[in-house]
Amino acid sequence: MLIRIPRGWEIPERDVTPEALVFGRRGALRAAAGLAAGGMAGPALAQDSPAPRNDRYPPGRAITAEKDATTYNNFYEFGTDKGVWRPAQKLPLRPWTLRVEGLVERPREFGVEELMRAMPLEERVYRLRCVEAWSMVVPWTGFPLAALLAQAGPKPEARYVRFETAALPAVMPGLRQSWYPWPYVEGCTIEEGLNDLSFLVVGAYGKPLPPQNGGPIRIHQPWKYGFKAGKSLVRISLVAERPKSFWEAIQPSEYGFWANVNPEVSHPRWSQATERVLGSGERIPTQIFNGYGEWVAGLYTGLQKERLWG
Ligand SMILES: Nc1nc2c(c(=O)[nH]1)N[C@H]1C(S)=C(S)[C@@H](COP(=O)(O)O)O[C@H]1N2
Ligand SMILES: [Mo]
Repeated sequence: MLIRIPRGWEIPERDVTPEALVFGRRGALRAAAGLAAGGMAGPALAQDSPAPRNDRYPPGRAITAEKDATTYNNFYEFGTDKGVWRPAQKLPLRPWTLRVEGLVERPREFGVEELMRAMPLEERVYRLRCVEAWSMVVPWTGFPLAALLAQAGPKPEARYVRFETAALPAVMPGLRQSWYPWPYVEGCTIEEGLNDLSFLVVGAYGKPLPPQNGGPIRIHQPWKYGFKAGKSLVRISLVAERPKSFWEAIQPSEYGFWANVNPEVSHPRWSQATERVLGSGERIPTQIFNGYGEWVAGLYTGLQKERLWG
């Protein structure tokens, strides 16, 4: 299979909003105000200094308006329509713990505040390409998954990373749809997880990550379709066997394990050649590996027989 590797993008500085630089006191105040308006106690932010922007992975497009990225979401635990941001406000973001376990030397439970204090927070402007053919560009705050895995110490037998997200029946009406294989599980190989692009996200637009986008902590691997980006994580396990993911369990003919973005491989029910830009509605060509091939194509050499796309 021919893999086209795009050149890294150039982005004029002016296309990147300067607004989201501070993820600290000011962000916390704004967030607390916003959450209070939504009827919830605001989470205390442990981080008092701005998270520096990492410009290594330029997004090549303008940042999506915050309002669009936070009011058009997929989060099936709260319902199947795009307006799940409303019911998602009921998700209690504190206290929140993330367990790192399985084939690791040091299994541990981390409080999310502790992670925000201890991990090297930075801001990255990443694209997200949903398998439904819409896309957005968001300034996320977070830290590389590799930094957390290094703390846990993967054992040599560990081959895959399994992500499990919260299942809280009291606040998640979607869980009553018992034909879905809850909890939402996703996974990747350990090599993919250690790639610097694999990012654990705790903030967006310089504020704590809102529940509808997967607060307080979610994974994002921008070269894969958005469904790989498990929201509101409670458990990361290192395992020997390939995890069976939520969408794969529902419809294996449509959603695979690898799910790398490829415009040339159609979804069985629609083309993946182009994508609708959230907000503007413009249609643009989709890029192989969502444009991140320069950094990830090498992960897949020798795997040409695998169903790497979609
Ligand atoms: N727990 C959970 N995580 C999830 C989903 C979900 O339904 N539940 N949907 C996925 C899909 S299909 C997409 S496209 C992205 C959307 O992320 P966003 O709402 O921040 O844009 O979240 C992913 N993570
Ligand atoms: Mo998606």
